[in-house]
Amino acid sequence: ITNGLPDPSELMDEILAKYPTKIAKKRKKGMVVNDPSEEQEIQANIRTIPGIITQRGCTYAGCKGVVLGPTRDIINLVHGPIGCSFYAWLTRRNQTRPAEGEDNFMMYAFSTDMQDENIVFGGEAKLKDAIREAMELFNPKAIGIFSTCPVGLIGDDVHAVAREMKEETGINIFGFSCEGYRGVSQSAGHHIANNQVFKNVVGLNDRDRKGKFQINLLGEYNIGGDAFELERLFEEAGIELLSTFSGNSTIKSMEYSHTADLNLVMCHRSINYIAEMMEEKYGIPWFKVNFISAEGTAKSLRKVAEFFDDAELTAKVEEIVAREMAKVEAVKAAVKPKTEGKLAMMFVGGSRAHHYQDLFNELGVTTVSAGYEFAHRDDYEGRHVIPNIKIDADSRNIEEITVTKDEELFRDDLVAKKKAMEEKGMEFSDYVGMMPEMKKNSLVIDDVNHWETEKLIEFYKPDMFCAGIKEKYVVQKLGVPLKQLHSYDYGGPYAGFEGAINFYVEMERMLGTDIWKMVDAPWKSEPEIVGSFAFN
Ligand code: CFN
Ligand code: HCA
Repeated sequence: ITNGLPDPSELMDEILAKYPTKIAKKRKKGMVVNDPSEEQEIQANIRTIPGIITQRGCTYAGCKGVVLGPTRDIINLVHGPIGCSFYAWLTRRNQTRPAEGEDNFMMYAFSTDMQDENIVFGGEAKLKDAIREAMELFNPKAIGIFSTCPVGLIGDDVHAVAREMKEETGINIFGFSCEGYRGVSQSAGHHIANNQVFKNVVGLNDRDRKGKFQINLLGEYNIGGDAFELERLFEEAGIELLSTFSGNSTIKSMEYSHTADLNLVMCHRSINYIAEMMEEKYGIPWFKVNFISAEGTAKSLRKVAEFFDDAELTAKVEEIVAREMAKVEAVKAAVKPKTEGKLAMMFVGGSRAHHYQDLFNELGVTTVSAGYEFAHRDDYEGRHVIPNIKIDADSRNIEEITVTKDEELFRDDLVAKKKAMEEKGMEFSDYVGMMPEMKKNSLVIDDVNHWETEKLIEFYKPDMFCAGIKEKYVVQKLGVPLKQLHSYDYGGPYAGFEGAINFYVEMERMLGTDIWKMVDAPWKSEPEIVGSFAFN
């Protein structure tokens, strides 16, 4: 590794050789031997090959579980068979802290419990009854209806039901056509959720200014308490956090989120649509931040201070950074001898496989291979820039610039934008994305599957594999510890300064033991498992 990463081209060929020609051709486009000095392209956000064991989830998961799931005072009612609710019931570990007496429905699983009969004769009447029952039992401020696959197949109109019931109950009710099959992954669900939240919630209520600096935090879902740590930092800095989309959030806070001066975007993949719509409709500028890693947190806080251009805020941020970094550095120095030089791989979602590389870098751990489950090309190739915007807090006089960044936006546009900005004397900074920041020869793979995972482990012999629950035990049986970067394996928070410290200590434990190498995969000696029924 000190001489650079090994060229994985042969590994790639070996992986692809196993596939039928057509499939191999398709998979090859989703693999890149990284070279940050080149402008490389990767294929992403396309349909998974049927039959391949993918890590991906569905559109319903991205809409109901991811974007709306962490908001505590809305009833998220799933219209569908009970399994879709059951398997999404608190598994994401998004936390919340209701104030005394405030609604919190997050521990419930609300479902219409669709049966065969509803599939045959339609489920709209049952959905209406479920809404009436929810009103009677919980008296919520809002209800979201989430469609699962059968709803789209039989043609129940959740939007018509929502309109009718909104009228009947007098509360805010809106539907999501987020049937699982609607997109190629969770990503379509994010988009659907963003559109409906923007249309039905954002801007419903105004609120008088309470702070000098008002922001929203987008794409932070409070997994393992991440948002609590960030709230602590904003509060101390004197930055008023109006709403988070959607960790530790309320529907009410989203209603006045349009009164913010600035949107910070943490997970760009899941929420960039709201950031852009708010910018277009309300003129709220936004930029990407990364609060995963201590350095990233310091940089992000400084970026906010720079944006507001206020001496007092800048001084406060510097004071916080200095104090927190001293604590971080002490733990890092103690941990690093056990972690330095180790190798990691991460295949997660649509942003963490990138963000967590910064945290590993702080421990001297190199990411040899990484990829997203469902991110788009811009998340890999890094087409978005953090614009150097200045805002006048009273007049909202924004000194221009955004770059639209979606999968349609290609590099040429970016290059043109860069030129235009530079001509105006503006800084084109932070060319962020996974690939430009990874080492030469690291192997970037989109929508990695089980076969590829096994080959990668064989080739790289990593010290740490980061993924989710479906991958965890297979990888560990191969003798490699797996850290879940979705649920944090019951740990966390890992965001912010305190989060970085938690992660360092966790990595010291996981990387500092040889126990994993002693694991012998059971299928090596017993390739076939013979089962028998426990009852007669
Ligand atoms: S919390 Fe986020 S950070 S929202 Fe997204 S892309 Fe998922 S649920 Mo799992 S952990 Fe993961 Fe990201 Fe954004 Fe989480 S990396 S897959 S849809 N994700
Ligand atoms: C989802 C949610 C998930 C799954 C995590 C995992 C999460 O995609 O529906 O596979 O371990 O973070 O809870 O991404």
